[in-house]
Amino acid sequence: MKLFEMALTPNCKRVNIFLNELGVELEHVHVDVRGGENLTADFAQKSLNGKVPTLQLDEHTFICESMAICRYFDETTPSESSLFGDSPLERARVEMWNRIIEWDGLLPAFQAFRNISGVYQDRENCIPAWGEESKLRVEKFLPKLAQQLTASTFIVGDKLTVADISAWILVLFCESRLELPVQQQYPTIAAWYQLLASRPAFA
Ligand SMILES: N[C@@H](CCC(=O)N[C@@H](CS)C(=O)NCC(=O)O)C(=O)O
Repeated sequence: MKLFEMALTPNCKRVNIFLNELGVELEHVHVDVRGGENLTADFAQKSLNGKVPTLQLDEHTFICESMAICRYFDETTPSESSLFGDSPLERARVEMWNRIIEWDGLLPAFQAFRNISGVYQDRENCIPAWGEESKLRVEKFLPKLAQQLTASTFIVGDKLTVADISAWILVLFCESRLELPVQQQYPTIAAWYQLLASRPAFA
């Protein structure tokens, strides 16, 4: 089993934190995404979306998409509690929050970075105005996250779930790539962020 990744990219970090929380160890294969290694015909054979992370299970079986990879390990790793939730209601809440964080937070944040910085201009048309608009959309989403963390220690109830991992990556990305001082602006997010940062899996 191998994980094709570029460890510093946000989706790879998201999967690696998930694997750390479960205590899963596997072989990691570096893919030079910035250099375009993921755009080669060889990588296209492995990864349906042509991106990292991509998991290889055996010679012919590959899984891409971060959440698909996390779900695979959630179901195959014995654990007392699932990071996707333990009851029908909890699973629905985790799914709801995780999707909202992905669609209203991570996606616009990535679009903002890609279009403003032009980091992938070798493979897509970068439109700076779309990047600025996407950044505004992330800024509009953050109060919703802050509000939720006023009501509970974690995003869903009183234990860590995959929704926390996705949101933690969002905050890290906003601060490191979009120059948005999220923790300074939102004390409830800062307290939760530091609580997660103290877990070994997030180190
Ligand atoms: N929806 C995918 C997105 C994966 C993704 O965008 N990966 C980035 C790194 S974080 C990548 O491979 N980018 C290279 C490219 O777009 O060419 C997931 O959740 O895994």
